[in-house]
Amino acid sequence: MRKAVSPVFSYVVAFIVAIVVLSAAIISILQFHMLSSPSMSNETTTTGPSKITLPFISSNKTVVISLVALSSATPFNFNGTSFGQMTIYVPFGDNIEIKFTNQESLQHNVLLVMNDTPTPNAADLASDGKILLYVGTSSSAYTIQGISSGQSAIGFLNDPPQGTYWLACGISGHAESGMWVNLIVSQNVSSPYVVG
Ligand SMILES: [Cu+2]
Repeated sequence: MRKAVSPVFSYVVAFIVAIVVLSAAIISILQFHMLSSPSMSNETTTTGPSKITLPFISSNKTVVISLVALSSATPFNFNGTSFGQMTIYVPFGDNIEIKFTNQESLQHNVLLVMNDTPTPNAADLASDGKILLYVGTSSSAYTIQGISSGQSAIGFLNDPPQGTYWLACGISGHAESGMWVNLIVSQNVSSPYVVG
């Protein structure tokens, strides 16, 4: 003959099981909400490209732009960036001084090109716009000649017109391989800065 289980004992066991199951469900729901809470992503407003102020010499109204072809990145970089990742903003009316250092093993130069295509598409940058400045090279040799590893060069341009430009290496194929930076001259820019 089977031993009868007390109904009170059955109710107590059922009640305890219900409490345990309910607690587990509540804990998992709370954990899910903590992990997927939108308040966490709303706090990340400081990420993304940083905006850095550029040096400005007020006595001669000159924005100083320092570019380095780093040996630690792709051979076709300026300051470790490629393919227009960096954009420089210059107020209209300011002059531009470009300081270029080559740490890379290949020869490189810097041209300021008033571009009429969004990205360099030709081996010769003169096909994609108007070259206004040659740094570390000359107007006749820029497709083949730059400065060697460890060398520096400086270029200066008075009051460039408003527009969109590249700072790009003029040696054949280097800009197409990513060696270019965007530069914008505009009356809407109040002080010089770089993003990227
Ligand atoms: Cu180059």
